[in-house]
Order: sequence, then structure tokens, then C-alpha cells
Amino acid sequence: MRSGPFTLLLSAFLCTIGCSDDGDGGAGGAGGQGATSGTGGATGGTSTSAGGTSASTSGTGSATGGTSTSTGDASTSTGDASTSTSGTGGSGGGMAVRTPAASANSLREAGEKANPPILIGAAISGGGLNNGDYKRVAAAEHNYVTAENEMKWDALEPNPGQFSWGSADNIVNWARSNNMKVKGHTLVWHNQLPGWANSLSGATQVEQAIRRHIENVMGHFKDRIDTWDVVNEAVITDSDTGVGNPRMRPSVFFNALGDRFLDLAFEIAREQDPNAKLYYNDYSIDALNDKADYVYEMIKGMVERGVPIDGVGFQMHIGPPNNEAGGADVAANLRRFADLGLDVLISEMDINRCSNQVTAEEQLTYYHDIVEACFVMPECKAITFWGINDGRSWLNGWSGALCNGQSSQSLLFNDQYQKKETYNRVMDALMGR
Ligand code: 9MR
Repeated sequence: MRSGPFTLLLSAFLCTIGCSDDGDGGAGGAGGQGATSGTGGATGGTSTSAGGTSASTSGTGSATGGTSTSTGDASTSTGDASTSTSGTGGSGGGMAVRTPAASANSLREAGEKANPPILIGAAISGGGLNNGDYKRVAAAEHNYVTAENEMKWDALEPNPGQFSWGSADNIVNWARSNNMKVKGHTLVWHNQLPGWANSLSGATQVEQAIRRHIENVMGHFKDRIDTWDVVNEAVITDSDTGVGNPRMRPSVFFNALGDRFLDLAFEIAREQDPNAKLYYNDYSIDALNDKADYVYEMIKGMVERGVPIDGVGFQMHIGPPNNEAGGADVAANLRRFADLGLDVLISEMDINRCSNQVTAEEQLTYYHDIVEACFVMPECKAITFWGINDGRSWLNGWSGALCNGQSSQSLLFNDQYQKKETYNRVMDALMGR
């Protein structure tokens, strides 16, 4: 699963177009997303994933599309971008470009009126929905919702086989009452697991737990959610910036099943819903770095084996503890994944200003250029920001983010829910400016 010569060559070529120096994050150590992992040793981790997977119908398509007609209905109000594009822009034909709206009064309107439409999302927390301003801004500006914590394994299945839906249902029902689509986040992840799941061992136990969890969760939300982060963050590097020794992450899943846990999770999800969009999601794969190359090879292998994967979410946490990536770098990276016949999306964007590793000016440039890189590609289906206002950002309290109690200043709205200059730059990119 390492980068083959072709990938290295491709990366080298793409770097002549534009590589960011992602090495200046420097925060690689304590407190990053890599801080927790599964139990036990990594002894189970040598199995390979070649072959052995069923060729289920996934609709990932081939990479030879490229008729490139963009027939989206620019006037739809719920903005289901998934129905409106065609060619992948792959080896066959010309590259399609998304056309911006003529005018728009909100981010979501800019997304809905683009041709084809693009979803504009936010991570929503149950706590946030107790605040009137939060709810107002969230619904006025976004048409796509990811529950920030309420649909993770520890929240939904706190005890084996016993499910707790209340907090997740609240978010999903609120979203639907505001004409917002929901992405399920996340089915199989090493983090935010209940203790009982973390102490499972042996292939049979772990496989049964994965199956029960996916079937119950997808089953419960079946009529309300048709897009899922099936596997989250299965790869690590020495630094959370995505640099150094990329490899599969030790976890209760990997330790018991080897890397076939990925194929398994996607296959179970496909059995559960033949029409759902099934995504892989990860951080620090935004730049053209070691981790992005490794994940590219991993996903390419899955596509070639017929594993039912439909897309890849690039979290786009920019700044400490994660990678930095310029617009050209992101564009080249999204393109190579889209050319596998997959959807791509920006799934958790924020840009951390703590410790001034990203300057104010750099933050504005990143916001504009990265959003633009996704927006121009019809295969890029959504842009989700990881929160609404700075005061509630996860970065503020995350040690690897270097905030030391200060605000990360990472989002589009300040604590009074007023638009920041970051908002204006995102709006510019969505309007083709
Ligand atoms: O924003 C989430 C924060 O409230 C939680 O404490 C944290 C725990 O891991 O998870 C955060 O969300 C993560 C997301 O689910 C997956 N990608 C990284 C996000 C930021 O850590």
C-alpha cells in the first residue's frame, strides 16, 4: 500500500504546479488527533488486503468519464448536489467547471444557485442548538449538517447492542426542519469509542461489533441520511501534519482485522443501503504530503478491488496541529482522487491562527483559494466548516492546537455571530470572484 513509482512521479509533477511547505506546522506531538489509539499491540496488522472482497455495485464508476456536462438545476433549494454532475473529468474528455450564481445573500444560496449546486455545511453541536443566534446563523448560511459529536460510537452505542438516539435525532430533525441535508459522522473510528468497544479482541468479536453498529445506526437513520463517513482517520504519520512514515493506525479494528476492516465496513454499509454515498474521511491529507500519497494508494486499491466507496472527505483542518495546504496544492490533490471516479469534499474546514503559525493574511488567502479549489470542480460535492463561531471551536481547548486558552479565530463568525473577513473571502470564492 505504499506509494508506487507512478504516484511519486505524479506527485513530483504536481509539485511543479504548486506544493505548500506543510512542514511548518511543527505541532506534531502531544494532543493531536493521533493521541488516542486502540488497545493491544500491532501484531495483527500484517494482513494484506489484496483480493478477497466482493465486487458489489457501488456506482463509483470508472475514471474514464469526462463528458463533462454540468446539467445541475441551479434553482433547487435543498441543494442536493449529488444528482447534478456527470463526467469525472478523467482521462477521456474536457474538464467541467462549476458555474457560480449570479447573486446570493448567503453561503447556502451561493451553493444552491451554483451550477451544479454545491452543499455548504457546518458541524453542529447539540449545545449550540440551545442558542438562538447560533441556530439562526447555522440555518441561514448552511444547507448541510454534520453532527460534531452526537453520532459517534460512544454517543450512539454506549453499551453493547444498546443504542441511544436522542441527541443525534435532535440534530437530524432540526436540520431537516431547516431544509438541510445531513451526513452521518462517523461509523468506524478509533476515537470516541466506548470502553467496551475498545476492549474487544479477536477478529470474530470485532467484526460482529462493526456489523451490529453499522446496521443499527444506518437502519435507524435510513429515511433521513443517505451519506455516511464510513471509516474515519485510519492512517497515521509520525507527525499530525501528515509527514513521515505513513502507515495504518493501530486501533481495535486494525489490530483484530488488519487493513481489511476498511473493506468490511464499506461492504456492510453498502448491504445496509444500496443507494447511500459512502465516504472515507481523514485529516492532513489536504496537502501533497506523505499521508495524502498513502491514502491515495489505499483508496485506489479499494476502487480497483470493487469496494463500494463513493468518495473521500478532506477534513481541511489547516494550521496546528495539522497540515497547511495552499490552493494549488489542494486542487492537484482533489483532482487525483476525483480521477479515480470518486466524489471529493471538504469535510471539516477551519484555519487555526493560534501561535501565529498561520498569519491573518495567510488565513484569508487559504480560505479563498482552498474553497475555490473545491468549488470549481463539479466532483467536489460539499464544503463543510467545523463549527459556526470561533468561541465554540474544538481548537480552543485542544493542546496540540497551541491556543493556550485563547480563541483559535479559525471560523467565519465571531462570538457575537457577526461575519468576519474570512466569511467574505469564502463568499468571494463561491461567487467566482
Ligand atoms: O470537534 C470534535 C470535538 O468536540 C471532540 O472533542 C473531538 C474528539 O476527538 O472530535 C472533534 O471532531 C473531530 C472529528 O470528529 C473528526 N476529525 C477531527 C475533528 C477535530 O478533532
